[in-house]
Amino acid sequence: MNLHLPSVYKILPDVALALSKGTGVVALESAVITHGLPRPVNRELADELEIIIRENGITPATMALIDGKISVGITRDELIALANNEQTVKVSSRMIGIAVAQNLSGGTTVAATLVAAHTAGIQVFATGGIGGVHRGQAFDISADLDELARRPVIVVCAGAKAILDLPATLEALETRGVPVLGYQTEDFPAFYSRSSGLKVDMSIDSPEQAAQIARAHWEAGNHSAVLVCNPLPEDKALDPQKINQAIEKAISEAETRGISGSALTPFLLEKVGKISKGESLQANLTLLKNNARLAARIAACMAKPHLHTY
Ligand code: PSU
Ligand code: MN
Repeated sequence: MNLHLPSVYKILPDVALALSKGTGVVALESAVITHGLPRPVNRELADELEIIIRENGITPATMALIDGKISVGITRDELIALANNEQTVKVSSRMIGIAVAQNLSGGTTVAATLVAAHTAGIQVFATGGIGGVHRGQAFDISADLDELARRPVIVVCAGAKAILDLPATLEALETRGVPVLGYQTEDFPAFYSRSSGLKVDMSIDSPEQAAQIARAHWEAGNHSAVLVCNPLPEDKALDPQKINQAIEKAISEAETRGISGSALTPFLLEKVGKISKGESLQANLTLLKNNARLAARIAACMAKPHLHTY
């Protein structure tokens, strides 16, 4: 474990303690706070995710860029300031150095969060949905996929965001050597709905199984992430047909307006929210909390506090 982090990093004392004692840490991304959710639910949600993780006996580490420091865990004041700030940058892996050099604050995407989590020695990370290959824009491939290929971290998600080309995204994960596990499901979830019609590599029944598979994956010599897909519960999932109509509308509007690059995902999420009259937002919040809970349970299985009994 590398607790002597490079000077571009800053780590919260309780996160450093949990890492050195091996009691379990879950990393959280912050692009969802700065660019994925509307204010003020973004801050409420960010708070709730940390509370859920703590309730499960695990230390949360919300990752973010704060005044040019890559922050492994942020204070409540920093979290509030980040959530309220409308001028933050969306920090993907390629943007980390640029943000540091300019003393910027911003939300880290799955890609950037993976870089920081791996460097800090955090093995479990919860997010909503990973980025992937955009529909109709086969060249717009999220950097999330390439970081998943080289960061040995368990990533708990509700699949890839439904605004994406899911078959192409699943293929890209296969190419990059990322095992895709389904938590109590055989199906690759479609974020807002429980199934994309595509299959995962294996269905698992328990958090222990996720931990066991990840350990074997890394002990074998792999360096890639392990994706744990956690579908929304039946009663909270949205009707795939209905939500797909909203997504298609949003995509065609993005095309008309010429929206692309890193602005595309936030634009689509917001549009789908408006078209679905908030239904997609509710589902998004529920799945984020659901994933934080499962990630904490997996982190408990990865924790090795017995090494530190006195
Ligand atoms: N999942 C959500 N909301 C989000 C995102 C994921 O529920 O806002 C963010 C994540 O941070 C993810 C990013 O890494 O969108 C992907 O953006 P892009 O497609 O530009 O790589
Ligand atoms: Mn992109």
